[in-house]
Amino acid sequence: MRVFANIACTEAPVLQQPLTDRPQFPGASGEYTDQLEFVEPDVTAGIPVYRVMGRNGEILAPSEDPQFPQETVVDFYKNMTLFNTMDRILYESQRQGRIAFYATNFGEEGTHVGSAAALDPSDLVFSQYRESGVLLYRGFPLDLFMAQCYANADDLGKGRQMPVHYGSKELNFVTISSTLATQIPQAVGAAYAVKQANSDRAVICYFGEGAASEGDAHAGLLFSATLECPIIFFCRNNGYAISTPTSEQYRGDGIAGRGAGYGIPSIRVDGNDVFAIYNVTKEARRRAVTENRPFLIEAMTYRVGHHSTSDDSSTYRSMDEVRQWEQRDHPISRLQRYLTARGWWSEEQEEAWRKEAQQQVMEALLKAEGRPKPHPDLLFTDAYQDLPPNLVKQREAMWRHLGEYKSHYPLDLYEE
Ligand SMILES: Cc1ncc(C[n+]2csc(CCOP(=O)(O)OP(=O)(O)O)c2C)c(N)n1
Ligand SMILES: [Mg+2]
Repeated sequence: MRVFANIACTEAPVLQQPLTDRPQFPGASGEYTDQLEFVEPDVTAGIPVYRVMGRNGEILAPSEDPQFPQETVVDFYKNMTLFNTMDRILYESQRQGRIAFYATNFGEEGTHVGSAAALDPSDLVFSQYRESGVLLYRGFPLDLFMAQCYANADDLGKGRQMPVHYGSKELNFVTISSTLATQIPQAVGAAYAVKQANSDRAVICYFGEGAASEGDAHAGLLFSATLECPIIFFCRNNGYAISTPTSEQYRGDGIAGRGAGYGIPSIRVDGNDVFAIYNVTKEARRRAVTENRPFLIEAMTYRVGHHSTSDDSSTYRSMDEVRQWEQRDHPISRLQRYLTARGWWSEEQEEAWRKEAQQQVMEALLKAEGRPKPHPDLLFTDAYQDLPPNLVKQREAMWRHLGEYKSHYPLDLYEE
């Protein structure tokens, strides 16, 4: 009762602004209307797909041609094909039981190389598990890719992660988490820190369109806009989240269609066009840093491989569909056509390079296979400065177990 009485006695607030016939509510702009109309989601439907190159590698709009010299384009091509070769060999190696797991990037090489090339090496990368081409472009050696997948003693993660969960402090590439969208709010926090430090750096955060359905994606996008962070959200829309096609994932206009709702400038781009990817990432980076704002890029592409070695995609999509993308619109063949049309790449160069790439990957793989596994005690390091008593007990139990059942463990393969 007293509460009600207090409210009744409070004076009505005085409006500071003169009353006009415009809505004065905090939190929205716009006019009054007497039209009872719901805003339909198709207001942002049909966001166009920006591209520079046609399917045959021809430049469609000369004004958009980044006009790279021959050596830069050849370098893009070599990165994309070396990456594709590494994928093929590591995939086979998993099939032969030599590593535990693998996820290929077939068909998405252009999104990795084009975006990585547009960044500054000091920019911080947060990625999902299907963007290792970015790390390769940044100079992560094949030996370290192999060390991670083989969980050997050279692995920077000390063999504690499943394959493809790379990370490199030196190359500003934050270690990958399996849990979808974990990296999105983390990346926004990092971008906020970068802004506070006034350091001319940007953060890029990669994720799949499937991960964009996670709550963390919403939280990250919203916070980046309200905190005005220099971050590029790079969504690879490859048509599937494991077996769920995009037609079952959302009802709006893809992921770019969500940007306006968050107040984030957004663009959709042809992910099989490495030049288009380069241009949009370069511009998003420039504006993110100068304007302290987030930008959202939705790169349209197609996951040519299975989701991972734990998946058989023939159970939920036709092989014809896959073949079409592989043969008719692939980022590698598109760039190859561009190069050959200019006389910058010949069949002989192709053959020699394919051989060399294969050899580089195989050498790294065999070297990794020959290295010992990390010392078992490393399981317990790096999380705590002083090991808590429960983990001390677990470590003792591990050694007791290994002592008792040593014939079942290849302990001679582990570092002493
Ligand atoms: C929180 C969480 N839920 C589910 C999974 C299982 N999972 C792993 S990958 C994946 C699909 C992700 O699809 P997308 O983000 O589109 O990436 P893509 O694999 O297509 O590159 C799912 C559901 C997970 N890792 N984490
Ligand atoms: Mg996907």
